[in-house]
Amino acid sequence: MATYLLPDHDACYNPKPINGDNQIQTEEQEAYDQKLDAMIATLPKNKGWRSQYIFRYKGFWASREVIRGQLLIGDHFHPQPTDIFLAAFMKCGTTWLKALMFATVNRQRYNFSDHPLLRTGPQSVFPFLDTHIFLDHPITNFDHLPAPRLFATHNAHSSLPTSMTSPASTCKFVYVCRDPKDALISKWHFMRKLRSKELPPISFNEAFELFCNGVSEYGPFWDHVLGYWKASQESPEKILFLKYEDMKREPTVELKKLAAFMGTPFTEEEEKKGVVEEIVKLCSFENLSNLEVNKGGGGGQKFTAKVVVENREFFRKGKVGDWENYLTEEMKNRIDTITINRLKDLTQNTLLYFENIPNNPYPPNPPTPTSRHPNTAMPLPSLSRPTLTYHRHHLDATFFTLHHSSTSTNTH
Ligand code: PAP
Repeated sequence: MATYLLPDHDACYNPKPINGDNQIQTEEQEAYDQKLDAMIATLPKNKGWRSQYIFRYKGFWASREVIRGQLLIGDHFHPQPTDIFLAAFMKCGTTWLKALMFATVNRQRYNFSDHPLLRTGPQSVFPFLDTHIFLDHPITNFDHLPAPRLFATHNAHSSLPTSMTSPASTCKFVYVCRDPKDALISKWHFMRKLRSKELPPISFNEAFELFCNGVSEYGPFWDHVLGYWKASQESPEKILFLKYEDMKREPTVELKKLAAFMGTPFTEEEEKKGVVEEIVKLCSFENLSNLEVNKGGGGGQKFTAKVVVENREFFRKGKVGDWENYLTEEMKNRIDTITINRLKDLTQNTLLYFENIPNNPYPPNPPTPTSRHPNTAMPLPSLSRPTLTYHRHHLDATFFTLHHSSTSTNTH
């Protein structure tokens, strides 16, 4: 079992020692557990991917620990107006975004040659709210973190407390989504490693079936994505919606968008000095996955007091389209059909479009690009190069991301 590395830098998250002042007392934990078990006994249950069962709570499937965490977040987490949350369904890019957000927000603080990411890995640089809050001795005070505090969560938008999500809150969210076919493959690989050895393994066919039926931790995948998508449409200044595929294709464009959204836009001088490219390089799959701290044991994400996942488990292939190596034509069509049907719930004008879906009855309209992103006022890439595909993103059809045939910083 890996040692849980404590980052030695002031902007990194440093868990407080067990039995510190900032922890919920044992009696309170017992009260939580009683309340939780009584409530869970009333919930629909199904097969878990890691644990034996998951439960449908407020529309989403979750393990007992995750539901416990949601209750604790609601009761004990105090968001600050400047907080920025990184939200994603499992295996959609949290590790990558953690690195990018931390490196961007703290770029004045650290040299790229001597960066905390190089020593601790992305998992340790900021807290994963869902886990740190439900550890056996929950840590509830994050006041020692400098503003803007950064937190990650896999919880659905509607599973979070209104103190974080209501119109009155000024907290920001960065949401990253990914083609569900790749998220499924990645999740199956990850969860089968975490699955208790006392339980029979989950075959890929079984995982596929469960995923399609929405039954997987934090699922249904589509409802998760749509919750944040709709919220981003209502409050684009508060929720930035990113896609893993766009980030692979044009990381510098997406990073500039991200930096502007977080309130730390790159200056002209920084751009000239190549700071954007430095951060992209530092956080690239190739760089991070080859670091000693992410290759061997020695650091990781502490899920519970008993479960620590080593850093290396968060790096597998880092590619777009690995599903091709796993899904039959029939399986691919089944997921694509679900995606199309779920998109149908939106009007055609808010189409969340995954490329390469054959026979999509809701193809995006032809592009009518403008030069500004509505969230961040970042200029779009030049339109002079050939356009391959495009994604329609916005209600009033004014914003399109164009995909070019050649991009120098493309990493896949
Ligand atoms: P989590 O849900 O457990 O937090 P998350 O980081 O969201 O995991 O997803 C892991 C995926 O991101 C892996 O995808 P794969 O299984 O298809 O390979 C992992 O390889 C990929 N990943 C991790 N770091 C990066 C990175 N820097 N750039 C691109 N992809 C990355």
